[in-house]
Amino acid sequence: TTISAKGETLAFPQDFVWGAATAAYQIEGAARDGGRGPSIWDTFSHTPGRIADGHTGDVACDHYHRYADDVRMMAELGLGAYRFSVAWPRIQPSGAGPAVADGLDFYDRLVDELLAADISPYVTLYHWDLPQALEDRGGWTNRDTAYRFADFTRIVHDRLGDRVGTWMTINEPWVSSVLGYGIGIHAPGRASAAEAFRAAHHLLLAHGLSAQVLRDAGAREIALTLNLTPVMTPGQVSDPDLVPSAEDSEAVNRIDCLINRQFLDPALRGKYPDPVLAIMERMGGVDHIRDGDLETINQPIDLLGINYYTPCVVRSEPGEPANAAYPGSEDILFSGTHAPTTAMGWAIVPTGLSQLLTRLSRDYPEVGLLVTENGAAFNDVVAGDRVHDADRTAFFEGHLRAAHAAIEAGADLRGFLVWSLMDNFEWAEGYNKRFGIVHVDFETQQRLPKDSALWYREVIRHNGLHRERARRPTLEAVA
Ligand code: GBH
Repeated sequence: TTISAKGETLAFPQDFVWGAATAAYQIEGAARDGGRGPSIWDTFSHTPGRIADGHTGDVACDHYHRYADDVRMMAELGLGAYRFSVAWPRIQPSGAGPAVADGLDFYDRLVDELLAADISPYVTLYHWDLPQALEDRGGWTNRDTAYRFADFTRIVHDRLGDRVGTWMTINEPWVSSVLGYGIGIHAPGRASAAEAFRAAHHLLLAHGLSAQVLRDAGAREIALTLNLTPVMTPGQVSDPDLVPSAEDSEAVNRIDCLINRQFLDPALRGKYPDPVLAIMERMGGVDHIRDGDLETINQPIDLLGINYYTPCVVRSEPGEPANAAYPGSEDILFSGTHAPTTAMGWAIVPTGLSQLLTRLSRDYPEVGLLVTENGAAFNDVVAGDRVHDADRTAFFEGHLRAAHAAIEAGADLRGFLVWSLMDNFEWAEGYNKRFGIVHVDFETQQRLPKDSALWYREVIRHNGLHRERARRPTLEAVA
C-alpha cells in the first residue's frame, strides 16, 4: 500500500471514531481516596530504584478530582470517544469481595459527564493495576486471578453497562506478562520466562472469561487490546516489499509468534502457534494450559484493539544469545534502524501501521479493527500559553496517512484513539516522558492543549486531513 503524500486531503469513512486514551494509574492519583486498595503499581513505584527519579502515581494528573474539567477539555477538543481504564483496587480493594461504593460512584460520574458532553466512553477493564492482595497470592501466575477478574468484570458491567457500549478486557497482555513477570521492568518486577508464559496464559484466560460475562450481560461491543508490533528485517524498514532470506524469514516469524500470535491465535483461532508451544515446553512446560482453556479464550469478539508505536526489527545472526524479553530468540539479532526516533528511542515507522492493519484484516477477517493507542513522547517546547510539538503532529499525520492507506486496501478500521489525552505517569519512566496532546504542569496541575491537540481538533472536524486547513487555530478558541 502506498501512503499518500503530505499535503493531500484525506477523508475517513463516515462513522469513523476519533478519540483519545488514558489509563487509571497513569492519570487518576488519589491513591488512597475512596477506600482504594494498593495495586502492584503502588508497591512497585514505592520501591526505591524501580521508577526514574522515584516518581509514583500517588498524585499523577489528579484526574480523580479533576475529571469534570478534563471532560470539558475533551469536549473542547471535539473528541468523539474517550478510552479510560477502571482501577480494579478502587472497586475491590483486595481483588475479591463486595464492591466499594465510592469507587463505582467515581466511574459512574465520569461516564455521565462524558455522555452529557456527547463523548462515547470506551472502558478498559485491566490496564495493569492488579490489586496487591492478588499478587500476594501469585498474581497472574495464579490461575485463580482470571476468575477473580471475571467477578470484577460483572461488578463493573452491572453498574456501567446501561451506558457503556464498548468494553476492552485486558490491555497488552504481552507487556503485563513479559515486562512484569519475564524481565521485571514493570510491576510486579519478577524475572522468569516460565512465569511470563504462565502469566500470559492466565491473562488470556481472564480475557475469555471476562468476554463471556460481558456477552451474557448484553454488552454491545467487546474487544481485546494488544500491543501489536509489525516484525521486519532492517531492509524492510525502508522497503516493505523486500523479500528476506529464508534465515531472516524464520527470525521474523519466530518473533512475530512471540509478540503477536501468542495472543492473536488463542483469542481469535483457539490455538497457540507451534513455535510458541515449543518454546514454552523448553521454558518450564505447558501444564498451565488445561483442557477447555483455549475454547474459553476463543470467545467471539467484535473488535481488536491495536496499540501501535514502533516495529520490531530483527534478522538472523547465528550464535546471538536470546533477548531476555523474547525467550527462545537465540540466533536472532534485534537491530536498530536509520529511521528517526521519539524521546523513548523508538523508531518512527508509519508504514508499520499500514502493514499491520492490512495483515490483520487478511489473517483475522472476522474481527473489526480499532487503533486504541498510537502516539509518541517528544521534548515539547513550552512557550507561554503555547506548547509547540510539531514532531508529534507530524507523527500523527504520518500514522493517519498510513491508516488511511490500509483502509483503502480493505482493512476494516473503525477508529483511531491517540495516546494520550494528556501527559501522565509513563510507567518506569515516571513523568519524564510526555505522550499527551495536552500538556500537564505537574506542579500546578494546569492543562494546556499542545499544538498537536489543536491540529487534531481540525482533523476530527473534517473527519480527516484537510489541505485547506485554516490558519492554525488559536488557543483562545479552546480555552
Ligand atoms: C503502551 O504500551 C501502554 O498501553 C501505555 O500505558 C503506555 O503509556 C504507552 O504505551 C506508552 O509507552 O524499545 O523499540 O523495543 C506500549 C508498549 C511495548 C511499545 C514495548 C514499545 C518496545 C519498543 N510498548 N515496545 S523498543
